[in-house]
Amino acid sequence: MLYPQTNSCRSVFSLDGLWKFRLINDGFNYNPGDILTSDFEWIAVPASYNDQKEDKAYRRFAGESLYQRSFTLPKIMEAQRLLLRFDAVTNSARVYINSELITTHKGGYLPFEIDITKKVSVGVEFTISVVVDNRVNSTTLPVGNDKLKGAFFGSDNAQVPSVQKGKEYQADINLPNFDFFNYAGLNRSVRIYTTPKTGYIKDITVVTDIVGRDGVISYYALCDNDETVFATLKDKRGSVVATSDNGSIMVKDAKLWSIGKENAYLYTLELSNTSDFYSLSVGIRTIEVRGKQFLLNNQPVYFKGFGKHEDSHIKGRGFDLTYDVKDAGLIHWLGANSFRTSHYPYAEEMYDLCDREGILIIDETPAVGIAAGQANPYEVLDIRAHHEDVIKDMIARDKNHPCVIMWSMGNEPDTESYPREAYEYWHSLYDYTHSLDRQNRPVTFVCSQNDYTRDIVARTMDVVCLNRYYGWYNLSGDLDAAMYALNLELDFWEQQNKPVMLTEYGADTVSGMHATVPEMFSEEYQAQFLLAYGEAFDKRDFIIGEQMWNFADFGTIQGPMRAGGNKKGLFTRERKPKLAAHAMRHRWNNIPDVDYK
Ligand code: E8X
Repeated sequence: MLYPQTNSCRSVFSLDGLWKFRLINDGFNYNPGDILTSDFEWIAVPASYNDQKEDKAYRRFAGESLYQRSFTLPKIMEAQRLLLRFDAVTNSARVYINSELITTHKGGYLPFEIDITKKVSVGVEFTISVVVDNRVNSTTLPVGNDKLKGAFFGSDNAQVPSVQKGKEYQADINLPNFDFFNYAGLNRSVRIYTTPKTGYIKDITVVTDIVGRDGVISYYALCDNDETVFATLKDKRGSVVATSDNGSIMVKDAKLWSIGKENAYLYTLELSNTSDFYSLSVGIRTIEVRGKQFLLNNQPVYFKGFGKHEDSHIKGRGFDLTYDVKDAGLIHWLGANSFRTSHYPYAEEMYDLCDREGILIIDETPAVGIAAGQANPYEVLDIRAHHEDVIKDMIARDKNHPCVIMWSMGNEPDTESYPREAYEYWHSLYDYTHSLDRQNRPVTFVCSQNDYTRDIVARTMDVVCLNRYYGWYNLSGDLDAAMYALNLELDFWEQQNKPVMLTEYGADTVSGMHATVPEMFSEEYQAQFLLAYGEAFDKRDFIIGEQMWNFADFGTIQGPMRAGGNKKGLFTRERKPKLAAHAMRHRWNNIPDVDYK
């Protein structure tokens, strides 16, 4: 799926701004065709709605809400095809133009678009209504718990007096099976963009290779008709390097795309036919997992970084390019080189920035929370088809970014309680993911701390990705015991002959809390915790990277373990460094990006 662009054949109109909004929590009988004249709030787009108002319902409520806005398109757009594109509506959407339902979309973290050429008349005002549903349950990704009778009295919770078990307190709330606030709404940009009416370029796929000192770019362009597509490749300065009309371009003495701002060389590939034009940044690079190494341009990479979140005060999960720029700068400041888009694909602009700045991305689907207590999640959750959809849509969106170097199909599923079923589920998705990516990037999922000898699927992934919390969730506060346990486990992985990376390890840390003898929640404990893990990794050649948890503190649901959110950040939510940020900066600046192991 191509990102909208303005050029000689196409144009983009932003629909971001103030929209009319209301929660549909009072049986309000809405007709999407009517512009609301009363009883609405003005709400900012893009942003989550939850923290924009003081009403507690905005944070607690589970259900539908309505966004509405009217537009008139200029008559000069008459000659073109019109597409309405939502970059992300969380968690699902029904879209109306005037009173006609024009599309529905499930899933909150990937774009969708609708051809509205025949639905609107240029020069005539029309209304777009979006009914957004924030609910998560056993059919959504991320997964939520279906509301059970008596759930609020925690029938499975030992703290509940037996006489209260099974009592009901009915209210609609979300019960996320994941540790980030269920921020909802029009979280990313809304646009109308245009293409020519016929002959438009529908899709482009690019694959690059290196042959000696030269680069080879293969491009596959899909058009509305079968006209030849011409390609022009330009270098950074805008000079033409090569042209082609046969899907293949040879680049003599190619400049490669690699890690770091100075090394992230991008060419511009301009594709055109007699009606349309599209230009794409292309980084020439190869990726391969060979033995126990992860090779970028045939050099072994050592991953330094973290899992992140799209999360900030007031905007919630709302797209904010300023945060992206700030975070990329902090990544460089730390001497880090990579992150995982835990736990959903991020806004496209961030990938574009990482292409330019040479930051590696492990791109993750929203498949988090695939666990069902005692039950078999692969039976009780109805997610398989949707999981395939999000993999397909994520690859369709992100396949051309040089910064995307691995696909993560999901985070911390239960793989130990029903090992066979887990194997069948994840391994068939692994084959499916590989089959969709012409670049054939490595594929993995991220494995929860578990009884690792029972899990039979993590060890079959291209890279084994482990989330580990020795010294935090278990062996709490005892780093010596934690290191003993971690090393026992790493002995096991050493025998699997696979590249392994740590995709989470961390300690909640209250910024400003200090201790001479490091104790949990202090800044000193976090720093020592992370450095102790680092020492263990340095002794093992098969550990190809460390992505600690998390880049910054972030919002979560309320709970006895969360004081104003998850505090495992190297930075606070406002991006102020904790002591550990300085410690990791020192460590990472002394570890080269390639050829470390
Ligand atoms: C945590 C992280 C959470 O924020 C992330 O989304 C997924 C969790 C740890 C699971 N991984 O709680 O900070 C720990 C399993 C316990 C052994």
